[in-house]
Amino acid sequence: MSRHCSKCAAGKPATAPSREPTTPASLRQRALAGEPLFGTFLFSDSPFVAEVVARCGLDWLLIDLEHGTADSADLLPMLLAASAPDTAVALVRVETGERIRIGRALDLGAQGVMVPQIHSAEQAHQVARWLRTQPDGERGIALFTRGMDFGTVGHAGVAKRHEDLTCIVQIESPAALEAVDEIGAVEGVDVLFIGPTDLTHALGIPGQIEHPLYRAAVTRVGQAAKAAGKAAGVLVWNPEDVGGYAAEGFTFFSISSEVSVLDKALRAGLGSARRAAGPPIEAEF
Ligand code: 3PY
Ligand code: MG
Repeated sequence: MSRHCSKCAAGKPATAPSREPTTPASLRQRALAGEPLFGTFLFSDSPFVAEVVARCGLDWLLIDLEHGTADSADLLPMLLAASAPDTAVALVRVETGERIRIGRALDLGAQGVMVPQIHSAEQAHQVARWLRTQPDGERGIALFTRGMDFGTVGHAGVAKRHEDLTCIVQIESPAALEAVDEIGAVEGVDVLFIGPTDLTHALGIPGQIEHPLYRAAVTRVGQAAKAAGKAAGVLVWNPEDVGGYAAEGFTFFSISSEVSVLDKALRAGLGSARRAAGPPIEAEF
């Protein structure tokens, strides 16, 4: 079909290109679209480190209140540090899936939450409802929060703002595996995220991510996510492990944590430096 109008001067497009500003896709939209997304967990309660990590080109980062050193009181400075333009989207792993834990993290400006130890569709359903406003959820609404841009989003923008938040639930137990299809089907759950440490321990194969039991779990979570149109995610201890998960349909990856990356990089650097220095020089006295 011709893209030119006969009434217009030859060669001119019939309609001028729209000048509507295009809103970049949210992390949630990108995750649900199946885009491979990479992030890392922040274990340290350091805004300084958060800022460095946020600028590394990752799609997201996650401030870990379950196992990290940060506490709720550290969240605001951490989120501020991680909020420069074109930096990773900041998420929070809350300690538990309680209403107030989720609401506080989102009010402070987290763009989504990860909730550990979700074992049933009922739990997942409740968690998803704490993220969104009525009628899709039961989140309390306040306009003058950081998450609502201090009132500038206004009443009209609340639903859209809540809609863009990413809801990640962790699959970390045999019960969760058993219920994973139902958990994946829960409205508002966006990412089924395996915690490999908890899951391998719960399966009685601690740390054995090549074990057939664990591989079967990975396949199962990948299939459940695909069937429900959700993303499957996991924390990888080594970036090389991403391929095996990607083959099972996983797209949402944490490259370990900043502490582990630092530890590995320093050890590798130290090893290279020691080899380059050669054997000790004999003292001449
Ligand atoms: C786990 O490994 O158990 C986690 O929760 C983090 O990946
Ligand atoms: Mg865990």
